[in-house]
Amino acid sequence: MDQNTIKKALITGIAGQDGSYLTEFLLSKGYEVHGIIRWDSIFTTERIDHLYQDPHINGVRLFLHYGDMTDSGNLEKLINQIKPGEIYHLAAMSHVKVSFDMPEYTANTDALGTLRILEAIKNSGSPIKFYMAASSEMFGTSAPPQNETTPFHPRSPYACAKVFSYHITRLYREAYGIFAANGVLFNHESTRRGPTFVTKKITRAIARIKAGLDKKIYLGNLSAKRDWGFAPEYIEAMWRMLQQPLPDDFVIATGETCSVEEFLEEAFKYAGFNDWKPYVEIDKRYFRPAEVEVLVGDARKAKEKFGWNPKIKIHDLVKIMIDADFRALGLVPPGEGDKILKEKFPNRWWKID
Ligand code: F7E
Repeated sequence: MDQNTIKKALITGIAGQDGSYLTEFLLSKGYEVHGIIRWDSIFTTERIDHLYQDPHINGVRLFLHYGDMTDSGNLEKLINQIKPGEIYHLAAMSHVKVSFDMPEYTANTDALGTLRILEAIKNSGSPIKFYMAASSEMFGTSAPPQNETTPFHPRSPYACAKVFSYHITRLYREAYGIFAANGVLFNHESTRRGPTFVTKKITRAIARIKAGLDKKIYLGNLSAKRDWGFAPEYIEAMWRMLQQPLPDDFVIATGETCSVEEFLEEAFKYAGFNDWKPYVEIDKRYFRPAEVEVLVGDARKAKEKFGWNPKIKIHDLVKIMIDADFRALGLVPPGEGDKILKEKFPNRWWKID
């Protein structure tokens, strides 16, 4: 492919869980990938370090740029310089509990950040396709199962900001004809999930307890239920949305739900413990001022429109995550997770951690 025909994508939030998988996926499809990272005095690109090469080397297809969702001039300049065909907008302050502590910052990055990118796309006059990372958190207290027609009832500053982003994305599609799609993704986890999200917090703690590094794990509300899927499969859905003939919004979920307590029980059991209770304490600080109790997604539209059908459900996910956390500490993993990955994804495009 020559320089004029190569597909170019720009990813905001490239250093996050989803950004790292999406980078691997797009590189495997032949794209040139540009990513925006926030400046920090230390490197925060651990998840994409295995993909990064010195840009002076010939044929490199991954480029990183400093930027920030609060800096419209910077975003506009990057979009005009890079001229991407597709933008995947994943950057956000994505921790629901933290959004209660930093509501104004959350609104600025997560809500206005989206508007800044859409304005830059509109002003560029280029036919850029836009993917917006919406969230099942927007449904809040709406009764499950939730799909594309379910009303929103956000229960956190994070969810309120995502509702704004969802609607402004639709508005720019309708008002200016921009190819803009909302992916309403339910919780999706992986070995690269940040350690303050509950699944990773649990699997990492179990490995640490096993290795004798910790004695307990401190958690909040164990009764909340989530529809937990496997991040690499959700990344493929993002890409599919931008390859559709027309822009649209899609729910992406497994259709199965389980409580934090069930996840705990299952993870401890798989790791070889008889009972989780001696290792878990409830700490009020992890409760949220308002909680989303039950999320169960109905992703039939994505299945019908582009054949999306997740292979990994919660039982497999627990095994995949525990195996990686054991390995990270030099423990021998139970191994079923690794087997599942090899069997279910013979054409896997991502690196196993
Ligand atoms: O919490 C409960 C907590 O922080 C899940 C983000 O990616 O998915 C994620 O949001 C549940 C909640 O994820 C602890 O109260 C109990 O009910 O892992 P989480 P989340 O809030 O569902 C959506 C789709 C997003 O868009 C978000 O960006 O677990 N929980 N104890 C706890 N949660 C945490 N974090 N820590 C605990 O100790």
